[in-house]
Amino acid sequence: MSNVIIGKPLPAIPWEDKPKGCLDAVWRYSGNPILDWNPIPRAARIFNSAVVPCEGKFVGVFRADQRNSRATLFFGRSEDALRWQIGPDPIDWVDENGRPNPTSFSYDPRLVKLEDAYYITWCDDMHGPSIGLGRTTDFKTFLRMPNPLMPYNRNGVLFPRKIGGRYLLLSRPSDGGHTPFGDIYISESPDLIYWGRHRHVMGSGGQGWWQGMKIGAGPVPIETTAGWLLFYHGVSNTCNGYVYSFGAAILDLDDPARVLYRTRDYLLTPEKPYETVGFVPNVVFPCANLVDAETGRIAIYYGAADTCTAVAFAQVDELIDYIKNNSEVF
Ligand code: BMA
Repeated sequence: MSNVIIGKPLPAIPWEDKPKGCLDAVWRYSGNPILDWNPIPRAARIFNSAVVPCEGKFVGVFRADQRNSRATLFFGRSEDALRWQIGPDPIDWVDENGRPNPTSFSYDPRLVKLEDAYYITWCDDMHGPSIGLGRTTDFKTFLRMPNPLMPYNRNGVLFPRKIGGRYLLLSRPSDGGHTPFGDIYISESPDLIYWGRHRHVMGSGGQGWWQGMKIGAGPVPIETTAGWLLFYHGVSNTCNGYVYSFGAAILDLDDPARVLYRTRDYLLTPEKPYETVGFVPNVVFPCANLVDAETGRIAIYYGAADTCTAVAFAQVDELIDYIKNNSEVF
């Protein structure tokens, strides 16, 4: 293999070989969706959710829309990262003094192990949508930290390690509604509290209409010998509303504001019934990936139609070759 993942072996991640005859660099799990309508008593739909390995098993922070349609975050555990025990109640955030620090809505979490703690970023309510940041070491106490960026903003994604001595955060400045624009930016911090040196990373547009209206970072970037592999969603506007697909980019290892390659065509677009029919039709929205550095296997977790949680697979070497050979940087 010429392009490899820099990281630990994790042979227990979900995996299925590519179906015979499939020409795509990303393929779906045959057992999709792994979470369907009304998966737990308090949630009508669980989607756009984040998972990580933890002590030989898996844990996750899940976007669960309750029956009042309000988005909240729930914690869950799994032995195999496919069958999840979630809930029963939303995560209770506290402040530095252990006092309740609730938020009125929370959605689209990402979850990353960074040094000695797990950090959650999500779309938080800061008098309108902005990036939330939380920390836990035991998945029992969840500290809600100061919001890293001003409203309005969504799709906050932390890198899994410091680069050049700084923590790095991708985000997508937006409006307070169903934003009809959006590019990916990067911000730096010495301490996860004070953020600055904001820079543009990549914009919507190009040849691919699937990413013509807006784009947003997806899962936590994967460190590879070719650069940071970042799945991102791209949105096109149609006469029937927005359509969410996803592609991937490769960012420079030492300066991830530099885009080396990005997909001209989508890697996955809504095709299956659970992606095209649901609460919001025609959405695939990746928020997490699990990787095995030994085999180069990647399991991508994505929300489908704002209703279900689904999984897709890719093999890092093949995927990076595909991205390099079908790239467009603009
Ligand atoms: C975005 C976010 C996502 C959602 C998508 C499609 O603005 O709200 O949570 O999946 O719209 O509805």
